[in-house]
Formats: sequence, structure tokens, C-alpha cells
Amino acid sequence: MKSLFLLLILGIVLYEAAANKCSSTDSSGCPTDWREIGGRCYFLSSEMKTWVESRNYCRRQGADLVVINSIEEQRALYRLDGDHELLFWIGLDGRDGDFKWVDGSALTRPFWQEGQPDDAGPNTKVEDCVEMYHHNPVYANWNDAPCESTRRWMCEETK
Ligand SMILES: [Ca+2]
Ligand SMILES: [Ca+2]
Repeated sequence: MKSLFLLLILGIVLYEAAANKCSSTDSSGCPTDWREIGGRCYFLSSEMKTWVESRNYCRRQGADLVVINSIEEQRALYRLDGDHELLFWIGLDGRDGDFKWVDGSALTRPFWQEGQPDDAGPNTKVEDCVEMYHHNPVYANWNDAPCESTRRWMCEETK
């Protein structure tokens, strides 16, 4: 009888543990106003800032501008909320020469828009910072733009 009682207690404890585990690993595992995509936390701004100001914002949150590591991540971030006109900075810049990710990694799988990067535009300014423009096809939508232009931006957790 006593062992049956202990078994019942053990069952309750295990059930509670499982319930707690579920509630802490769902989408609420990301900070408020961030969103979980493919198991990682991202923040899409509604404001617009220059590339450097955007990066500073992300870093203040303990994150950085998004680093797109794979074709899956590129696809997952495309046209969020069905927004075909979405346009945001990503964590790629070429101010020191070659385009590099903010985490220091080399650019191995780019998704440039056709004809980009062209380091040029109607404004004839140097274009060293990279935006993702969702009007374009899913695997061809990056453009180099002047770093001082203001855009929305996407942060990604760095852990
Ligand atoms: Ca990433
Ligand atoms: Ca360009």
C-alpha cells in the first residue's frame, strides 16, 4: 500500500516536471517582442535606423544583426508575416573590403539579388551594407546599399 502511494507521488512529480519543461521551451523562450523561428530568437524592428545604429541596437540586447548561415534560415526569414515589401538590414557589410558577417565568418552562401552587389545606385554613394528586400525572389534578394540609409533591421540571438 505504502509503495503504491510513493508510486503515485512519483507519477505526480514526473508529470509536473514534464509540464514545466514544455512551458519553458515553447516560443516564450524568446524575450518579449522577439520571435522564435527554427528554434532561434529573432527581433524585427518596426523603427528604421542606419546599419551601424541598427547593429548597436542588437548588441545592446546581447544579440547582433542576423547572420544567415543556411538556405533554411534564408527561407525561414523570407516575407515574414506575408509581407512582400519587407526590407531590413542584415549583419553583412563590406566596409573593410570583402563582405563579412558580423560574427567574423566569411560569406560562403550569398543570396544576392540579380545584378547585385553593384556598389552603386541612383545616388552614386558607396554601398557597403546589405539589406534583404523581400519583393525579390526568396533566394535572390540581397542588395548592397549605403550604410547611412535607414532601414528596419533584424537581430538574431548570438548564443
Ligand atoms: Ca543565423
Ligand atoms: Ca546595390
